[in-house]
Amino acid sequence: KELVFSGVQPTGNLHLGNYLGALQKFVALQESHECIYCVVDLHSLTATLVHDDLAEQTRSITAAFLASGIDPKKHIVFNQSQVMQHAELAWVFNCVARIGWMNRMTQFKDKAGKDRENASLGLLAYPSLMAADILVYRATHVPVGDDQKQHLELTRDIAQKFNNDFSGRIAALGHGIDMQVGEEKVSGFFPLTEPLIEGPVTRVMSLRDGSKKMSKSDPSDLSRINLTDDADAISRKIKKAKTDPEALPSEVAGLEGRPEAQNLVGIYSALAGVTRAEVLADFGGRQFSDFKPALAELAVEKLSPIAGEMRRISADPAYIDGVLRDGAGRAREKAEATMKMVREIIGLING
Ligand code: AQP
Repeated sequence: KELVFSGVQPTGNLHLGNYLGALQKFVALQESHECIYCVVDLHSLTATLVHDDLAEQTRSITAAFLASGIDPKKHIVFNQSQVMQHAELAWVFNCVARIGWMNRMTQFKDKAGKDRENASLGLLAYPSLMAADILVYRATHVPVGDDQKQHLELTRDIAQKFNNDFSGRIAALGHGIDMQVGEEKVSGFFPLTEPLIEGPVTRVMSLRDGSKKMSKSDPSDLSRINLTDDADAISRKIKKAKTDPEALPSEVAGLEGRPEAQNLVGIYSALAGVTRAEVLADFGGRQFSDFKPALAELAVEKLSPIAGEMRRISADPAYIDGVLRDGAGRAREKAEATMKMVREIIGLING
């Protein structure tokens, strides 16, 4: 059975990249799948251990989930630290995964910088906790931005190694599930999770530099559109967005080698729910001075209602805490069912 899981860290204001790379997909998948969406607060400790506003940030991301249209009654919305089975499985995965696998992760290399010896062990083990988040529900599909692709590949490697290392016990206990690996039908305990990365923009780039991803940690606020920005701020940032001097091409192939144009056309197409070819059919041959106001108007139309709804929901923290508590209760039941089997497979005594 297909099950969707994804998480977002409570590390700052969500931006358009998070919305198009993650939230918009989360909302769409609710129609076709059972979904579990998580605010991964334990992950955020890997960046900065001491947060003055971790609880507030966690509520703000939850409000963004709900304001975007995620239904916490039909699906599950919760924060990671309330379901300790994530941390328990992550420990098991720390013993399955190899240090070399973690050392190769580009996110670790970027975030640890030059002084790797001084990076936290948590930052190195981040992908192991991410694999546990997904596999503690034996989720089959994970909607993410393109930046998370390498971590999803590692999740598959961890699942595969666990399945291989314990294949005899998994079969003897009857805990295996059948799955398709390429041409082959195999049995294993953890599914080999598929990332869902497709769409017109899989990586939204900075508005100031088409070669860098839009990011919460970019020091320039002009580089990103925050979900909480008002109409003025959105229009100003799009007006100031870096572009080249050429007119827009009439065909998608003409975007090649023009990262800023590619980014803005991709954003337009994802927000409007049309293909990039359709955007260029309308705007091909026109200057950015024509295209930017249309993009700003569209962004305001799509994002302003979310910002308004976020403000409304955020005014009631007790309601948000109730949603998280209820979601955590339902998530815990599922996660514990997996962990009971994992403990049996490994040979730990279940309490
Ligand atoms: N620029 C982006 N384009 C598309 N998708 C993106 N995501 C993040 N940035 C982009 C996706 O958003 C989801 C949540 O990501 P996260 O909570 O792990 O946050 P992050 O990736 O740490 O976000 P930032 O803004 O990039 O933070 P910093 O600055 O700390 O690195 C994920 O699905 C991610 O792919």
